[in-house]
Amino acid sequence: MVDIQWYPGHMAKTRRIIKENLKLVDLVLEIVDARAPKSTHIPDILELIGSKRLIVVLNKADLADDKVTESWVKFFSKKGLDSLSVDSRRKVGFKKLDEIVKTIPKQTRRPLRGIVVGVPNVGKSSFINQIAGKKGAKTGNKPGITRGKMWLKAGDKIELLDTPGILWPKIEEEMVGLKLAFLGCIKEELLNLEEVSLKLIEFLVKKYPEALSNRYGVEPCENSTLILEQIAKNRGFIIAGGRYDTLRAAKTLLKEFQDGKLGRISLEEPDEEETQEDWQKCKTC
Ligand SMILES: Nc1nc2c(ncn2[C@@H]2O[C@H](COP(=O)(O)OP(=O)(O)OP(=O)(O)O)[C@@H](O)[C@H]2O)c(=O)[nH]1
Ligand SMILES: [Mg+2]
Repeated sequence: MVDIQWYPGHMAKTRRIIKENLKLVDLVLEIVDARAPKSTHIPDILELIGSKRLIVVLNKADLADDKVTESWVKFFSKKGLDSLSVDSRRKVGFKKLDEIVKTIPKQTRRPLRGIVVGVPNVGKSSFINQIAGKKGAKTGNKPGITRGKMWLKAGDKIELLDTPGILWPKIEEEMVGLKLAFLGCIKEELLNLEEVSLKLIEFLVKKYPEALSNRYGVEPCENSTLILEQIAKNRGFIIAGGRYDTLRAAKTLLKEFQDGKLGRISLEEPDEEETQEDWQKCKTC
């Protein structure tokens, strides 16, 4: 189905950038999407960063279900990991970062240095720009915007290194791949957008049926194809021969979901039974 099997050269290059710059930094900020903090987390992050201090930033919290995000922050705290939830568009939630950063011992008089890592499109550059108070790093609503490394000074307290998004060679768990696709972390060209949108519809019918009916005036049911056709019909997406343009409907649904137009939606909740080891284990590569 959504068989995403790829590993372009620049992904390996980014891992190299991270490894090479680790010796220069005091902390690592891993940006994840608050709507799916597990699926958008780099499975081998701890292996990659060795003994460096990790802070998990649940970004795009404005698009996730608040209660679920809160339970994620508690989950991380129980696992002994620092985390905070933020909205990097409106600079909400950043105070907690100052509190966490204050607990990190400084070795020298220079500002603290952090490296910002994460999968594509989770908001790494937007997060840094908010801290730096300027639009220093280029951002955009598709994966692959940041191409190389870039240091940004944020006041005299901290310097952050922006890095391009990384994924892993093979995404084995179908749901992980799908969530990454729903959230726009995987280049569209690599996806069958209609199949991905049908899976998103399946999820919404189960968990957030009202999001579909409110936005598209469709009756949630088990037939996802029918719902996609109804979305096309209601939006007037018709192609030659009077057939519904389901590809256009799929693209619209995915884009509107990614932009939060269907409301605040979380794709996954923490599994309380999971140990920190499970969390860190490289389940998907
Ligand atoms: N609603 C919302 N949108 C956000 C937030 N942070 C970033 N975005 C949007 O998400 C998209 C991706 O942001 P970027 O900062 O370019 O993401 P990135 O992780 O640097 O992406 P790459 O460099 O391509 O890996 C942009 O359209 C941002 O405006 C947030 O907290 N809330
Ligand atoms: Mg970027």
